[in-house]
Amino acid sequence: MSKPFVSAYVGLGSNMGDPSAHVSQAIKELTAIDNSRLVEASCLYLSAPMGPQDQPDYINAVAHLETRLTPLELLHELQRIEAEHGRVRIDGERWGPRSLDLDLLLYGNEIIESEELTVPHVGLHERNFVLFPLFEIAPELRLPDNRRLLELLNACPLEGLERIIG
Ligand code: ROI
Repeated sequence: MSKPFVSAYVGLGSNMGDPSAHVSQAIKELTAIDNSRLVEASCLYLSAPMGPQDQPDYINAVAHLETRLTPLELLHELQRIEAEHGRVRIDGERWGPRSLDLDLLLYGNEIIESEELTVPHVGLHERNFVLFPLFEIAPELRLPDNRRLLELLNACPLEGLERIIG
């Protein structure tokens, strides 16, 4: 019998080159991941940078996949797509501009804390550019600790975030 599909949510972000094009293209590339299917992607959101302010605004979105890959297999697929968009991970670089960032936000109800991967993603709970697009496509979602997404969202200011209708 084949493995069941697990719901996974992926955060997308870009603030270099043509950020909307990077994010839209990456959403298309998510549809081509083996043993997975794209269920839905949010709108694109324009978002003020979190962290150092001397960098361009970001385009952010969230995608819902169903996958038979393990969390690490999926992570490696996401890293491959990042690399294809020219993302170079520089040792020690933190919170700088990026051509494409793909974060595995949630993988079913799993809590994973390994050297390579932390799920739920560390920033998920407080980042409006993650919570609002996630809410758009999964309003009933609960986190592995059983908290409602809506509860986190209510505690999170919308400031600096703008939905792009397109
Ligand atoms: N800020 C915004 N608005 N969007 C991001 O995707 C994003 N990604 C990052 C940091 C540098 C933390 N800031 C961000 O990695």
